[in-house]
Amino acid sequence: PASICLRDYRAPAWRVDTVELDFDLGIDASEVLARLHLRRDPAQDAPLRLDGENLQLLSIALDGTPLPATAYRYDGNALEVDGARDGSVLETRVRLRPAANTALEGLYLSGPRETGFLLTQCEAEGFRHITFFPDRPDVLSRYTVTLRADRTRFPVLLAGGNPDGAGALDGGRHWARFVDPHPKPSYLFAVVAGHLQVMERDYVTADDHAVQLKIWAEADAIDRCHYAMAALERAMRWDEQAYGRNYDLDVFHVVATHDFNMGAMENKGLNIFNAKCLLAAPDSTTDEEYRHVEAVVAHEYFHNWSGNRVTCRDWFQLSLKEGLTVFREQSFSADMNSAPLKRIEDVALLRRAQFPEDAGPLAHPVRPAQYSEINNFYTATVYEKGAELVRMLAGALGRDGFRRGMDRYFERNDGRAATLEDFLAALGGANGTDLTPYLAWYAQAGTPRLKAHGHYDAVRHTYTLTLAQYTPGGHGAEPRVPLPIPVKLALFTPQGDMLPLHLDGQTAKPDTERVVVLERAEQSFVFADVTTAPVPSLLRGFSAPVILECDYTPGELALLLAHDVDGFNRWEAGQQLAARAYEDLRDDTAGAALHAWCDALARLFDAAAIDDALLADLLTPPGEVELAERESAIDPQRIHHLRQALQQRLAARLGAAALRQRYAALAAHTTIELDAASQAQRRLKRRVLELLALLDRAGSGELATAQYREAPGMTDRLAALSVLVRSDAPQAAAALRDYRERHAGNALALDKWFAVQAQLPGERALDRVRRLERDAAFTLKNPNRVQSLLGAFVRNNPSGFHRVDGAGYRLLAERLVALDALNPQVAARLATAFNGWQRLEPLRREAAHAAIVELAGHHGLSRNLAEIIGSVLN
Ligand code: BAL
Ligand code: ZN
Repeated sequence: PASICLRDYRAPAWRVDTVELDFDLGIDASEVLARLHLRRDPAQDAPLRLDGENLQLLSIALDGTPLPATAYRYDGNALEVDGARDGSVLETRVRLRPAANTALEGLYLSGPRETGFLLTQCEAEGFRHITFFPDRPDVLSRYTVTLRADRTRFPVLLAGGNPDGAGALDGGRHWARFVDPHPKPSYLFAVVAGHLQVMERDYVTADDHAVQLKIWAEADAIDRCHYAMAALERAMRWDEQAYGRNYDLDVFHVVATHDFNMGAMENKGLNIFNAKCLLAAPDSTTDEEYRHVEAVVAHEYFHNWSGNRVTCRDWFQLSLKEGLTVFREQSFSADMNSAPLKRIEDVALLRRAQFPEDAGPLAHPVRPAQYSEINNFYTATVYEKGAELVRMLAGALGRDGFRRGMDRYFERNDGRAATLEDFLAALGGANGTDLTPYLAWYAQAGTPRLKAHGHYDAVRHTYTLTLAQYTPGGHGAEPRVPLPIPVKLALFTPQGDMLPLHLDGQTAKPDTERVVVLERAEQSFVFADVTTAPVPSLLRGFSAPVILECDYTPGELALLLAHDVDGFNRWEAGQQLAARAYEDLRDDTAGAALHAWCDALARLFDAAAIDDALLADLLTPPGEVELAERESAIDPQRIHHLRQALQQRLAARLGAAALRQRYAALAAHTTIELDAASQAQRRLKRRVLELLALLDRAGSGELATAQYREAPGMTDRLAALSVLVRSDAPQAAAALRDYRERHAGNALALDKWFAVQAQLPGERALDRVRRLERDAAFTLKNPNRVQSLLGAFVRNNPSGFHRVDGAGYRLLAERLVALDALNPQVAARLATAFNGWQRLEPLRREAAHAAIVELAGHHGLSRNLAEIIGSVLN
């Protein structure tokens, strides 16, 4: 398929200043009448061309006159109309088939046809499935939307904007109108219609605007919206305080659906959420999911400014809204919860999801240069690495400077479709700083390596830190220029104290932590008055998204693990040490790192002075995916076994008796509360039980069974179930049966039942997946269910998926063909599990290659899936 290139960008030849949309809604057929008030760019003479995907055109008129068939051409993708002038009004009527729309893009049905409701998803290019329009984000229009439908079948009618009337119609029908005063791009358009219940709150913004907050869900789910409502209020307040941003409509609607391709969508005034990112209740939601709901609610709300009021000029700028909004959400979540734990979680995600993406054939810059299918670029790179880039900018400007820059960004670009250059110009301009060197970060793919080497001069009492950067080549042929890499650092004495940092020539009172910025390929920084050979703590708080290469000894890492006051770097030292311990096991070498890691953790385990949640994270070595990133010929099953052995060594060092004792102490305080201490206690309890299971399968099986039975909430129940299943305990089958019955009517809880089993380690997983595919509750039509079974299997279960006989690859390829025919977006996302096949060991590599080649040869693949498969094979 043809590529769309950033360098080919042209401003639109035709704009639509206002648009009136009239919907006649029905499950099988809906009709859309669109009236577009057109404005022509006088500098261009291109004909009027509108996007429209497979629309059934019923009528077309220009300036009130029906057009003859000779005056327009429609090829299924674009409508070309003759005779349009500046100021013309184009009117089209089309018919849509919502119930037949399994791609969940455009207007579709969620739930059964008798009781389900209608909704839309437009980002990125769904609006062209609803009506003819210049469906691109730099066309901003004022929308008036009128909905008409049968009142009994569709009692609730919603669209973005402020309500502007509603009433009865003949024949048991009714109507409702919404006017959005804020010009917006078509991707932010949304309507919803059907049977929904509402939860309401009154909210008054900091600038004294009364807003009705309304969360809509189906009757069985409305009681699970309390947490999201409270999270929404917290997010609104936070954005007022942290960024001075207020909400700007009279009503803010949020709707939950079980049928959604993404996590959620920030449509102006009418956010639509995947139920899994909105609904929450103790009996079905884990602590982690609660935090996720809070984060996603905040993320979508924050888009109202970073995305909606200031939108993107084109899809290449996607990270302008996504990276920025992820960063804003991360800051919010850090303020609401534990900041170091949030940072650990985010960096772990970056390493698990983004680093592998950036190291393989799907690597792309945060601002890609080209794409064939934009839906394939809602990636960890655009989102998570994009957020890291904003974090570096925020760090470079400092708290007040960043706020000044953001104020200017919002002021200068309000109501505009902006670019990353606009963003950097506002941030830099408001602070008298040139931030354009950071543009290189947006243009180059690949995770940079930062080499650090320290030299202590015991005579001069100087410490010279030499930093060098390089990015391994391979994927993405763009030229490599040095990137600005901010390195936050501290120096520790061998006793674990921080040294004052006298950077050569600097006269101000020295701090014990500071940031140096590597701007060239290599630079040295000389610290004076260093009285002892120090241990550097580098990239504190993960100050840049790079891979650090530093020749620490195991003892130095153990020192940082014991003493670093930066919670993130303390964890990081533990991760580095664990990875080295893993290599000790793998290479059957001396084991200094293995001993240092186990000893350091044993000391922390016995000390009372550490937060339970941080301890749980410290006791967890890097995951299998991260460990695989360090290998050249990946054998996922061997990695699994080695990681298990590593954890077993740790468990043995801690001792079964100590683990049992700690478990009992934690279990004695079991609660259902969501405060930080209770969450931390559950996190550690789970970790301790997992470690115990490696030493004492029978004993841990009994504890897990009791925990499963008596759990007051989902966090404890699912943790226990997972331990039983993963350790192959004899009690696992009964617990799984019980869970299945207990949660039969709860789709989100049932998703976890599928996911736990899909992650059964090793060869057995494939048969289990096949069996679960035959379960009455499994369907390829529901994205959450697909993710919970197939997604969990191919993405979160490397030792199960990567069978040496290639059966896992063949299963994925077969399912992708079936899934692609229903929902290309979901198929393409699942297909990214093939990323990295080139780095597998030869047998698996060959088997994966054969499965991918066969898939690529399949006729009629969607553009979405074809692009991913094509890239993966490159
Ligand atoms: N804009 C797509 C969903 C999200 O990132 O909020
Ligand atoms: Zn977003």
